[in-house]
Amino acid sequence: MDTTHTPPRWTIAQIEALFELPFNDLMYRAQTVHREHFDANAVQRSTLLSIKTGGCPEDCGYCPQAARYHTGVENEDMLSVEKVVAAAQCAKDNGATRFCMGAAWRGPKQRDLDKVIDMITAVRGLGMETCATLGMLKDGQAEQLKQAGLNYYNHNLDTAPAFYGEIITTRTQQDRLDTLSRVREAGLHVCCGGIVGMGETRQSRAALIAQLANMEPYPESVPINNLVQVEGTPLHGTAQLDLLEFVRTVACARITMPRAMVRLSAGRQEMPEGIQALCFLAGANSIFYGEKLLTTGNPDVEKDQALFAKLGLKPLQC
Ligand code: SAM
Ligand code: DTB
Ligand code: SF4
Repeated sequence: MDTTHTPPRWTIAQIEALFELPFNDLMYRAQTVHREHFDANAVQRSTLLSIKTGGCPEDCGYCPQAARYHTGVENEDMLSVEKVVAAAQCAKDNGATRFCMGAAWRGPKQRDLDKVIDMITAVRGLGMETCATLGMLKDGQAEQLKQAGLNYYNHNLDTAPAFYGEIITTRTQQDRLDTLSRVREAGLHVCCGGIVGMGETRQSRAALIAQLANMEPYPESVPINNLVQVEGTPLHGTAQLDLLEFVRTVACARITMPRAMVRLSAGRQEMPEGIQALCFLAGANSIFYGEKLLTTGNPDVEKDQALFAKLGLKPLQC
């Protein structure tokens, strides 16, 4: 993928104007952009695995893995390389092309990173693409991951700058941008998106999309998560986002980041198939695939295979 182009700059007002379009017009624009750059009937599948669950010191208000919230998620040891490879093989057998390893850390210590590097090497050995989401990276850590053969690093902006402080206080958005720069400079592909349905305004959703679209270059992969509300987290009980507004968010991501893989991410289990179909029409061309995200549920493989068959979707090999 060409990552050297300079994306057009999008103002928040321009993206708000996209959000305001009549739904059919927005879908038409998103689908038109999508067809200019991708096969409209192909969707890439990534499988997630939590390689280190729970006990996280951060205070992200949405997250069941933060030690300070009582969500029933226990602080577990890091998985063995053997367990990770077995899960990756299973994901590959089911048709996933990318394997994403997530850890509930503020950031990895060197001994953690050494073990993750063994996992990356082993999963690459299966012929899969790899992604890792390990929290903030210090100087030199992204280079080590690149050296090990990692393809993507996921680190989300999560929400608009103006709303960010309502959700997380233990790290700033600038911390996140610094990690993203390290990832980019190390030559890794950037996977960066956010969460909606956290009580933010439409303007905040537009501001998040603007921030992503104005990165130079914008991320190769953009996960759009709908908040999965977990009991015990501060955001449990937030008013649910109208799912058509979620579809609009996907469409705005597609229009403003035409070459990115836009991933319909967390929250899919709670979405009727019709809404998922609208997300694909709006330009989503990637999903998390497999019955679990990190700690919460995702549709069963059989259900997704049936949905693909029903919609005439084929797997995308990238
Ligand atoms: N600890 C690392 C970090 O925060 O960078 C990596 C794992 S963290 C769980 C990865 C991302 O998952 C978060 O940035 C957030 O966007 C998403 N996420 C976590 N909990 C979620 C939830 N309940 N609903 C939707 N997305 C969620
Ligand atoms: C992303 O944007 N969404 C994924 C992945 N990147 C790591 C994580 C979703 C987590 C949902 C809550 C859970 O399962 O714990
Ligand atoms: Fe920790 Fe990541 Fe969850 Fe935040 S999102 S509490 S950093 S695991």
